[in-house]
Amino acid sequence: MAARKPKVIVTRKLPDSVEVRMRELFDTELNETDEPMSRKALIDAVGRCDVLASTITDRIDAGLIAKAGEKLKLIANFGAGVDHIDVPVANAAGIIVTNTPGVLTEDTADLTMTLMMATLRRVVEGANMVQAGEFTGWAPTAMLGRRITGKRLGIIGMGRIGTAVARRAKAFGLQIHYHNRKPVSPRVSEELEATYWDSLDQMLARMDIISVHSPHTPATFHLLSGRRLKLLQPHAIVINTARGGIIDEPALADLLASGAIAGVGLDVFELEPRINPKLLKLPNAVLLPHMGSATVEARVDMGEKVIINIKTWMDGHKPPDRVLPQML
Ligand code: 8YV
Repeated sequence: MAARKPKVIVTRKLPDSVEVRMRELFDTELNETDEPMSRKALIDAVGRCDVLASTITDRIDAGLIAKAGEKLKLIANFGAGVDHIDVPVANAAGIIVTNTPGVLTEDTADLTMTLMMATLRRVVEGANMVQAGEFTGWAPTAMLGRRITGKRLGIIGMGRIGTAVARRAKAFGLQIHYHNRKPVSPRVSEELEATYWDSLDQMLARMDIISVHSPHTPATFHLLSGRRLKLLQPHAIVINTARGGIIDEPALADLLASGAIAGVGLDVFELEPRINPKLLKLPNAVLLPHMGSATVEARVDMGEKVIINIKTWMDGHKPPDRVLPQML
């Protein structure tokens, strides 16, 4: 007799091809409405599934894990970041957590460069002006932004995405600086002609552009605190495609509003989808709706990774993308 297919509950709408394949392989329950699951719905789900295929819009904390049934053995997250999941508590309860690293690196790095250029060159302001019918002709001093080439870029977190951003930025003529738990390999450092800063404070005070790429963990919560943000020079801009909680958003908004920094390009927010109202009013804030990995290709590849993680676990092996507490 064929082995029982695991009950997999998928919390959000995934690309069609991914859902079709999941239905073939598992006893899959899909979210037809694509509404983020309520707490009540999540409690019901963890009480009766073997695998929860989650996303960032599910808060999987200790309280929810305490409600999990005996069957729940795997949380296969659709996404690389797992700051919405209490991984140590899940692991202690015998539940494996997996994510989808690697397949969204290039797209997130592309969006980071988009934000950098849009912020420095006032792209959104310019486009809005044209669409509002306010373009009255070229002028020597109209819509002046800042040159990209030659600027100093300080990358916080030199993992996969930080390194992919550095490669692109080097091609744009930016000088690469970074702060990381440890220096990158000599090969990568040479390739990027990158300068390592052990002291984040010292790096912040000397950069033209700061771009955030570290994971969001208790150790990186408000890493860019109000005190640290005040170290930035008035012409500096801050880009964040990682997680909102790494930056003290109210402090950032205040500094931007007062002219203490020149611009921000943000794809993520501290209390997403809520955004600090001050930011919404500032022309030098380029704000996007968390779309770093929003390409058809990335989302299909992320789905493929979720499937591989579930299938490997179902076949009695260790899923390839396990997230372990010591990795956080
Ligand atoms: C994902 C992301 O789309 O993978 C991540 O960590 O931030 C996004 O690009 C999102 O997390 C989906 O759950």
